[in-house]
Amino acid sequence: MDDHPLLISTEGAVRVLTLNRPQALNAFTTGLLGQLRAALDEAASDAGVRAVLITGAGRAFCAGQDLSDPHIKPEFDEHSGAVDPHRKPKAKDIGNLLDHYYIPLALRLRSMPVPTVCAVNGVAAGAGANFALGCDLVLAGQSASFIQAFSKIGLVPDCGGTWLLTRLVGRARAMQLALLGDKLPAEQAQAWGLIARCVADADLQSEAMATAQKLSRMPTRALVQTREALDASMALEFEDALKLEARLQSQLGYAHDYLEGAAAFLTKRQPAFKDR
Ligand code: LHQ
Repeated sequence: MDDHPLLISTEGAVRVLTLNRPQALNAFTTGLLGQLRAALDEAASDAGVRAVLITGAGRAFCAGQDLSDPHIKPEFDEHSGAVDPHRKPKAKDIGNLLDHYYIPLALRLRSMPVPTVCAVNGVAAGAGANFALGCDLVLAGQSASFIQAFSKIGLVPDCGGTWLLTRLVGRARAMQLALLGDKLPAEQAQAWGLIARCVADADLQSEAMATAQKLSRMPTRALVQTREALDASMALEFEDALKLEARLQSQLGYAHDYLEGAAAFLTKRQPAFKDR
């Protein structure tokens, strides 16, 4: 029974979301997915929130879709575990689950008006891995790992995996991860550029919180537009990227935070950023 599949707390201007189904390695149910999206919506509309930190309770970050969820659980003989090859299984369109839960969640995460940090505290598999990789900065504990578990159950990477993996580690490594579905330890994930940092397990939560707190004191709008420009750049010609940078810079140049940042630098004081 999931009383509180998502824990929500706030530390200063950082909203902390903790996946909380440790008995199932925080696997996503429709209940958890719905609460996660609502919590991100709420953080997005709360002017007091200037960064979001996402982590998991227990020994895992998230094992991806809960495969026992009645919305997608396929038909098979519960006793023998066998799938009857002679019976056409009753179709459950798992694409529906993506349309209604994963796509809105991944888009919500990627369009947050504040920076997002993920503290990967243990294994991150399937959609759990790709949800983590969709955050702006990903830190992982040394014992954490990333598994593109999809191929092992006859699926393709989802929750943005195809887009994220190729961009983060290139096609050769993306293919290795996605085809073989092997566990990639956090240290190697950092060496490959899949995540920003691998830290000692004991330091993960404090390091991730310090990172989120630091981001929360920075010029939020510039950080978010940096994310947008970096993502857009992948599909742009060099000259178009230059033009996009100029357009964003032009807008930001009129905003409070640029004036504040420049004035603080020139007068040798700490800036107090406030745009969102
Ligand atoms: C789980 C799960 C799980 C339920 C561990 N579900 N119970 C797919 C389909 C449809 C639409 C949308 O998109 C997707 C996207 C996806 O995410 S597909 C990929 C789904 N995830 C997986 O295939 C990963 C399945 N899990 C594993 O391979 C292992 O559990 C990993 C490698 C993550 C961890 O292994 P261990 O550390 O050895 O733990 P464990 O396997 O013993 O799991 C502990 C418990 O958690 C166990 O329950 P039990 O009652 O026996 O203690 C597992 O059944 C449960 N659990 N993952 N996805």
